[in-house]
Amino acid sequence: IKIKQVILRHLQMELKSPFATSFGTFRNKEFILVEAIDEDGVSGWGESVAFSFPWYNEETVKTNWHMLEDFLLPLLFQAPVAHPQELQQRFSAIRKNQMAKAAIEGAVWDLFAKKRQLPLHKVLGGMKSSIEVGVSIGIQKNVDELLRVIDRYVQDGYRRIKIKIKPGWDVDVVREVRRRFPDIPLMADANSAYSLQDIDRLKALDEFQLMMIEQPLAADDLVDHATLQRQICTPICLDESIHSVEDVRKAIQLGSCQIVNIKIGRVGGLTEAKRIHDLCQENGIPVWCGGMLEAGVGRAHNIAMTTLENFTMPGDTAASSHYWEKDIIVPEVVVHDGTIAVPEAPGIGYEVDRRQVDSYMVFAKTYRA
Ligand code: OSB
Ligand code: MG
Repeated sequence: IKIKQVILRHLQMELKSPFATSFGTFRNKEFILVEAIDEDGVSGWGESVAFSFPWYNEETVKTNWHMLEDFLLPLLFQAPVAHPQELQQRFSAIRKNQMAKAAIEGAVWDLFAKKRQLPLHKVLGGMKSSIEVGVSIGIQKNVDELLRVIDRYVQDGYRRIKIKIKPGWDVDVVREVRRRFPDIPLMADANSAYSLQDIDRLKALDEFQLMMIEQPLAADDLVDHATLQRQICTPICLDESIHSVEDVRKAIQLGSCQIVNIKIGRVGGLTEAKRIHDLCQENGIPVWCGGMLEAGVGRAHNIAMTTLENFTMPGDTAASSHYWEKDIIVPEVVVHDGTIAVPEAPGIGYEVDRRQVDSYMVFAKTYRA
């Protein structure tokens, strides 16, 4: 593949309803959409999952733009790409900045699959024609409201309900949810809101048969999570702490988790995501696909990745209509009975709707080889 041109677009989309986590509330989603165009005029699409604020990790929309413009695109233009897996090596002189790397790598994966006339999931080695999905529900203004929201998604057929927790919105809330929904697959995500000093509170969650607790402790920690896992029964799932296959190797060795949430952006792209999937599979660790409130392009990449065999637990890839009045892809991602039919069209399998993209665009710039 000879990439001749890359267009970076800064988009801003309004969420249908605010999404509250232990670290802050999202109302809008600002992100970079990457279009990579080859010598035949074929376009591949990628989406950066970095937010406007560095509260989930240290990357932002602006740091991603800087990394892409000043470092990653020049490296991409330096030589043709025979396979998207080469990009990891090519970008290796640049430390971290996984979300920026994943955004451009994702565009090249889409382009690569389109050139081969194959859906991305086939190129990745996926096995499924449909995937099971859950939904992530933000912190609500009170428990009654939370129960109403959960009820709606249970009625819709979502295969797993994830609620966000933080100190003061945890044990009592989960108890109420369990009282009302004794049998639903349920989990809680703390987004690093606790420390080992909260061990009694975290142990108190053991009685509610949660599928897992996601990232209870610090975003960069593996050691304390291992200590915690030895003292609670609920399986720990790591999100923020996992940036690479090396992190997963260490987490497994230490016993820091029993489940891994894979986000393509957080680990630097689909190549690393697949390596993490494979290592987890070898070690009997189930994985699932996390979410970053993605628009359609990011959502499509998540669906393709989730077809890999060891994605045995429902992920956070909810329907487009859960987030947006109008998504940027056609068709939009729809969920029937808690499942998404994996698209069979070449590449990411959905068409990017350029009119919608333009309607959300704040700024765009073209870079040429
Ligand atoms: O921790 O998984 C998370 C959203 C923003 C930042 C971090 C997280 C989340 C979610 C929502 O839980 C996932 C989604 O619906 O895309
Ligand atoms: Mg999480």
